[in-house]
Amino acid sequence: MHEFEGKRMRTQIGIVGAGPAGLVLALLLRQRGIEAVVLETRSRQYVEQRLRAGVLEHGTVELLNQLGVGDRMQREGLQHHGIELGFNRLRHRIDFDALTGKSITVYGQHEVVRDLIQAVIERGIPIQFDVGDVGLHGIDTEHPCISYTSDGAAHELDCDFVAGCDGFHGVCRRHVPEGVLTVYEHTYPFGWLGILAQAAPSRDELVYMHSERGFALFSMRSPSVTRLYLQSRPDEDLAEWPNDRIWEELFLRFQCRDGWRPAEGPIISKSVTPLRSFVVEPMQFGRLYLAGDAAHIVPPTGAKGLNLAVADVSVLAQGISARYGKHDAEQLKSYSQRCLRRVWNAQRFSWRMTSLLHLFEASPFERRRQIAELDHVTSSTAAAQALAQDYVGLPMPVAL
Ligand code: RFL
Ligand code: PHB
Repeated sequence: MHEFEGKRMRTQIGIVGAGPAGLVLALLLRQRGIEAVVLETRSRQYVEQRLRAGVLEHGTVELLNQLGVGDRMQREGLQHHGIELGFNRLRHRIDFDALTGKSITVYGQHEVVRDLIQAVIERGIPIQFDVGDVGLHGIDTEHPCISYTSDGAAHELDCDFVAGCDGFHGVCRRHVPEGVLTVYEHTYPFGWLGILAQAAPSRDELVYMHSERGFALFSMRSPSVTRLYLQSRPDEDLAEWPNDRIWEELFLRFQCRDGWRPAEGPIISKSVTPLRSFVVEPMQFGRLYLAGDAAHIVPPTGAKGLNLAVADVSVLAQGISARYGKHDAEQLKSYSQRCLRRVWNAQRFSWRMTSLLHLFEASPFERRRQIAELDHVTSSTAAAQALAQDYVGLPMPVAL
């Protein structure tokens, strides 16, 4: 073991990252009587305000309720029974209720994170924000350890297992020795310019719009806040996008024969996200288990990222619990394999939604084919049902 002079602590599971994956894992483990410590580099305020996802699958909602953190989501979340797909200036509804009997909930990821942090603190699970220099040691031994600094002092956390829930840019994945992980990656030639506007949503459901100027998405966060996205360059410079230009472009892309358009209001946030697909295999090395964005990224068009993160940690919590409770190590051994099946299914769907709706530098043949695909999915009940089933998501994994 390496030399260390600072403060030393011990727990069963060391969780790196307080995003949805890390926080849900901490609560699932607590429910099963397993100790964990959560370490996060950012401040509590930062993670509670970071704008990200908006769509929760039915299974994610059920899991949050079952964890006892769903009260505010039940009150303030917006239950949606379908989405609209638009092209050729017409919108077509995909009716989730009729096609799947399920719904989705629109509730901001930062609200989910706020509710999770409050529960973690109330339940006395140790969580440390603003930590620095996080490093992993001995992950291929029986005694892994996480080193970090907090308030200028060095600390070490000894644990039985490490959960790498530190997102795409985190450090955990980088601690796996070269040659162990295979990376599967696809970068799209575009990004999403996203805004949040203080404006009552002018429609009850999300609108995914294909247009000859590029893709646009209409979403929402609350009865008074609209969330909108525009397909952009991956490195789009926000300085070139004054508010007037954003609205003008949104109105052009959403232009529909019935005259509908998003309601305008003061813009309270602007950002650009490049789109990528990314998977590492396996999602585990020694006693390090990668979960959520640390192991995979999907383009946001399928609204799957947060839901996948939650599914990963439910498999992980089941495996860890079987390992301690029943001395059954088999479930934990199959962690990566069990998660990857769902991950690749989500990659397939997210890639499909992305290619269906975005403007590519395509040949005239490809463009015609894309419109035919949109026509098919909105006019064939079987095709619409397949899309609806993918969108509402698979049930959460159950213990083996
Ligand atoms: P997160 O949320 O990135 O959390 C990781 C946490 O780890 C911290 N961290 C560290 N902590 C300790 N030590 C270190 N060295 C650390 N390095 C980093 C970070 O500060 C952070 O707090 O990953 P997690 O938990 O895996 O959750 C994944 C989701 O955040 C992500 O998949 C979704 O936001 C993706 N996504 C969507 N997912 C959906 O399910 N539905 C959607 O509608 C949806 N829309 C979206 C999205 C993501 C978007 N962006 C901005 C990428 C829309 C957008 C625009
Ligand atoms: C969002 O509301 O932020 C959102 C909704 C649907 C998506 C992606 C993002 O596919």
